Amino acid sequence: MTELILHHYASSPFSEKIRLIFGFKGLAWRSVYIPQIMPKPDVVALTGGYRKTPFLQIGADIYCDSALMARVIDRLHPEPTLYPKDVAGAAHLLAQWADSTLFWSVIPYTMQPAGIAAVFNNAPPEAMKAFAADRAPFSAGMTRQTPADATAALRHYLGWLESMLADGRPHLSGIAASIADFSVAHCLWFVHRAPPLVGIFEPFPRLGAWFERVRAFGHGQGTRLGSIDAVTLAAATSGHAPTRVEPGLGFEPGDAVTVMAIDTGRDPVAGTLVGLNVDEVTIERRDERAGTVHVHFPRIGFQIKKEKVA
Ligand SMILES: N[C@@H](CCC(=O)N[C@@H](CS)C(=O)NCC(=O)O)C(=O)O
Repeated sequence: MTELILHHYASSPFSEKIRLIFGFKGLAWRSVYIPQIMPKPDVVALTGGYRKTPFLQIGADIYCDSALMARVIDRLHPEPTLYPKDVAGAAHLLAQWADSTLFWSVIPYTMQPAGIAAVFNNAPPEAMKAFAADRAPFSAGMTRQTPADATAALRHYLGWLESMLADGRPHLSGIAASIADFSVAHCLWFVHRAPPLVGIFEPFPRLGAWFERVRAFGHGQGTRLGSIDAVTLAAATSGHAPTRVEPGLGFEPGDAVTVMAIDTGRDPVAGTLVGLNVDEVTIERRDERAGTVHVHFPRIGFQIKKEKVA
């Protein structure tokens, strides 16, 4: 069972990263729309509490975080690769920078008043209030850039990216596209959702042409699947992707653990450790509706804690 099921919503930048990767690889996939704000009962049935968007389901295996999802998609569909051999290190570093630093300038830049009106497309004030109330605990503890801080930072960052393209290369890492292109593109895509704010791109024509090239990959062929059907599909699937707990990494197979993102959306997911290496951690959990699911997280950016035995 290798059907790729993306749980996402239209306006989510990290979902756009994965949709563009599907386009780059020419893949068919199933598309499950999930709510933008809590509660998300069908999400939680599958993930055990991880509430971020997107996540990838393959049968009864659930992959959280777009960095891991990209690696899993690349493993299953290696051509064309997201990690060209000669540039893989630099591509990973640039992608990680874009998914964190660039992203957290793009969000406050785009969510200034002129951008909010465009992004929310004149949604009723109650919907905007509910969104703000949902996101406050999601990013609690983070010092958010002001629009002025974010504008200054973004101007710098766009200039850096423009200079990477100065030698005429078509993609950020060189001739071939790489994970770096998709991590940067989803950030710029979010700014494009706010037409009054796109003037910031004007001084950067190479970047503009690059963005159109990446956007032209499209989204592959997505066909809709209901979220309840996705939960039922997990419950009906027997077996999981093989995993193993490697020795020497601080945990034993069968340990009761929680796994939690360390930046935003820090909801711990509890389960039994069934896989661990320096790339990935996997826990098994049982859900009344979804059955026995394996939930996978990247090792980087997540904290694993042993549950205290009473
Ligand atoms: N590191 C995560 C970040 C995901 C993320 O922050 N997604 C945003 C939407 S693009 C989110 O989860 N927002 C809250 C929500 O959708 O509930 C990834 O790469 O997938």
